[in-house]
Amino acid sequence: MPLFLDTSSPNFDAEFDNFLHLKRDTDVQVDAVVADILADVQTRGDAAVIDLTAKFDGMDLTPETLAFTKAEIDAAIETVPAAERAALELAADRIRAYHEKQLPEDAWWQDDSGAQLGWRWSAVEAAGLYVPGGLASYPSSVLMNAIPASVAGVENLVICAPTPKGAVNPLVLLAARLSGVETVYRIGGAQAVGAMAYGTQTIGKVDKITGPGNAFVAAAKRRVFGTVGIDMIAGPSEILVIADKDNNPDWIAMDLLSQAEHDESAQSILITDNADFARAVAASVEKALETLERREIAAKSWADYGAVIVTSDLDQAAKLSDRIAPEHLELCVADAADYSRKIRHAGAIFIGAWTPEAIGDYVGGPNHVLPTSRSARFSSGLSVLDFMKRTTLAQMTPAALRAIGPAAETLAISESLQAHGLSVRARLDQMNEDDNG
Ligand code: HSO
Ligand code: ZN
Repeated sequence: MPLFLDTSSPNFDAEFDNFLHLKRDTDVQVDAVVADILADVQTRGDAAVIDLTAKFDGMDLTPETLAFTKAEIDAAIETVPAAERAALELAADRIRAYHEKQLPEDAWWQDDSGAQLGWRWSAVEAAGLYVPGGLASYPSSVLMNAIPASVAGVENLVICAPTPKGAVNPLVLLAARLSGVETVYRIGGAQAVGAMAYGTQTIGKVDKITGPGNAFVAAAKRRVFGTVGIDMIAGPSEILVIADKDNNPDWIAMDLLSQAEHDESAQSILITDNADFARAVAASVEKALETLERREIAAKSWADYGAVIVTSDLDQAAKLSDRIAPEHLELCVADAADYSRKIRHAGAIFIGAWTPEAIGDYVGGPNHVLPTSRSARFSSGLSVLDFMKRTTLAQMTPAALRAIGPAAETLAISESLQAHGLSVRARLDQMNEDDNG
């Protein structure tokens, strides 16, 4: 049974507060192991990566077989059924079109002093995408990471995807191909993150590492941050649905389960202004859990972290949602587009009952790499901007320097940074000399 809360209950505030602070991330202590792995990769390069892959993935690789060959990728892609290929192509096209709209503009203008100012965007040169193996090996996530990087203009894009005992997901390789990624290394874990961050004899060093992974990968990303950029450390998935009574409870139940089935630590929350509707959805969830393929995972997530909250009205629902700052927010209410303006903190909003969250996971266009664990209060989902950086530009003229230079000199003196002040003064003096000469 999930948690049931009602805003009219006298204990609501305390109960909601407890719920907000529920900890879902299981902190596995892997940092010391990861530190050793990274140090090994840094000193021994390929040899370390090969040894660790033999140890953890049961794969005997050589420097020559670290990456899939083009022929191997071609052969794997051949095995993908036509319907899956077409679906992945549709997804890739839509994700690319959406992300192309995110490309930022450069700026360059003249201000009152006569100074030219602006900024220029450029892509990072090389990015590495981590794709987990096993259950969480999602081809859709390959598209969501690689396409923004390719749209940003990253020249060198590589993927690391472990292939334990040789197991390859052909859809991952097809997604890589559709995103324009040619180099896929069959390595995973902290050793893959280390290889991309430090470079080895065979694997080129990248500037940015993105993509989800297990506790080892997350710890490795934390450790290499600074040497390279990283996207985020994503927690378990979340969905919050705000629904009024004019919804089909079975639809909403399945939307809640669509995230619960990801992970036992995932979280699904329903907020509604109607207690009967709340009960109907909860009953539908229980019924669906009898037959769902991933019922064990979903049932545990729903029982441990699920919640149904009944509010007095939908305004209150929006306010509670903002306090939760969910990763995914579905708005199944009348005039949902209008209602969405009440929301400030959410990774992605799905507007109206015809927009199940799963559309956003695959084919909607927006990115599905989103801020979890309430971090939507201060961060955003993955975008083209994550693979770009901004260089600021300033160009003075003598007149501009004369107008604003003396203030710089004053501030330099006040900070006891004499050379700063003198670098400005030298130019101002020259100008005065030229004027008087
Ligand atoms: N909902 C997940 C992403 C995903 N769903 C991949 C299906 N495949 C996190 O946003
Ligand atoms: Zn999902």
